[in-house]
Amino acid sequence: MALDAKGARPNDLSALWMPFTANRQFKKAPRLLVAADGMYYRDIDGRQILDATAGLWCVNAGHNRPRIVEAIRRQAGELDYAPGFQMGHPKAFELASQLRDMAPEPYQHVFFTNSGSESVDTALKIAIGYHKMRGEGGRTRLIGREKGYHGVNFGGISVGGIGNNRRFFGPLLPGVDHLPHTHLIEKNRFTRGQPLHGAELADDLEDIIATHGADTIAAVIVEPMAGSAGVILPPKGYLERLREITAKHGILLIFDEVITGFGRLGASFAAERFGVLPDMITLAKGLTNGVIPMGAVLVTGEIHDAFMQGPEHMIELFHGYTYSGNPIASAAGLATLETYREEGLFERAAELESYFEEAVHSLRGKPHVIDIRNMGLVGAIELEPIAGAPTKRAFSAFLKAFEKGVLIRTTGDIIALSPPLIISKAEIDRLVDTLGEVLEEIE
Ligand code: PXG
Repeated sequence: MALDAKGARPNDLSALWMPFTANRQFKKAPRLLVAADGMYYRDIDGRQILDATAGLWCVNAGHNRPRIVEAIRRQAGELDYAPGFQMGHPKAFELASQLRDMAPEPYQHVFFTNSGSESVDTALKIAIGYHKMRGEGGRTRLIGREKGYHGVNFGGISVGGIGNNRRFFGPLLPGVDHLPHTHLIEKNRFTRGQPLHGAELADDLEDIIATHGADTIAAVIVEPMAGSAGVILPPKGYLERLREITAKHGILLIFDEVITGFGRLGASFAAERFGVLPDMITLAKGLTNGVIPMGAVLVTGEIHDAFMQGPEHMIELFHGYTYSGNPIASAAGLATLETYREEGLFERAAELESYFEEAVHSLRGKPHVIDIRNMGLVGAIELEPIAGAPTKRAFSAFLKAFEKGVLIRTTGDIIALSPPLIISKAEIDRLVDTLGEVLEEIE
């Protein structure tokens, strides 16, 4: 059993520059994980830790799933790597077909990447290229949204709207605008599911279009539910309005579903859950259950077909990665989709939603709590920041929860919960009971 694995304690932590981490603080008191199984991690001290974040929003089927482990093992010994340019291997085609079959009807083609960041930059490039192929090369502007997170590559941080992720890195892409965010805490406090207020914020898109002209705009990209910024759900009618306006002006709409894809909101994709179909969907994380890096972009037949012109011996899209459709990632993806299907995990997330909702909203009234939000198996508990020390309170909650054997995620002063979809009711209870204690104990 993987949870019995022993990890050797590294004696030097200095070489590794850790991502999105307070390196100096971490290395003084490291938190090291050495094994995982089902809903639990084991840390280097042998403690069992309840995984309330599915790793980083990616281990949707839980850890150490036999099908996935076996598929990777087998694939590594059979075909470890195959070039993806002007060559192929069967599993990448099979995985693309399965993704097409599970997606709503308009998405007919799949482009593979290795991460959410790459999926986003791929989708932005396809959007600009699409217009160019159709003789509308002037459509190059991109529109994102405040508080949006679209990974860390230059395209993604340009359309993204998280200040710290942008401000150190220069002028970024030119020709980018941002819609206002929809985090209207005063109006929508303690809403269960989609909030009532804020659909009209989509109308700002009309103003941006009026300023620049529709014929300069390639695409709008949003997370249907903003994850990293702290679980911001779309106000009722908001996504519909974005769809209506983009369609009216010939602008492509991209949903970044790196977090919301693969059952997180109780459906295969948020596009299905909200009944709004964009022109492209970016994916990663749950595609391989987080086990092997892989991302994908789903595109409509229309977008794909716009590129399929000119002489047949010519490459149609000058884009791709050494590891696009990597055999081991493809095998992991196939086994992951099989696990989701076999265990009905997306349906399970939908069934558990109301129990999870009751549980997280039971924390209303606990110290520091100023808002609670939820949908599918995502929950957020927003805390009043300590005056003059933003993020500090939520980070103490993170540390305290870890001490008590529960892994949560915090962003700003928001606690985000996104457990694997295999979580039991008893584990939901334990998670919420622990958080209740944490909130009582922190300052
Ligand atoms: N788009 C969205 C919507 C994401 O949430 C990315 C793109 C980038 O994916 P990669 O695979 O390049 O990291 C993400 C990633 C958190 C957290 O706790 C969120 C992400 C990654 C790590 C932590 O909020 N989202």
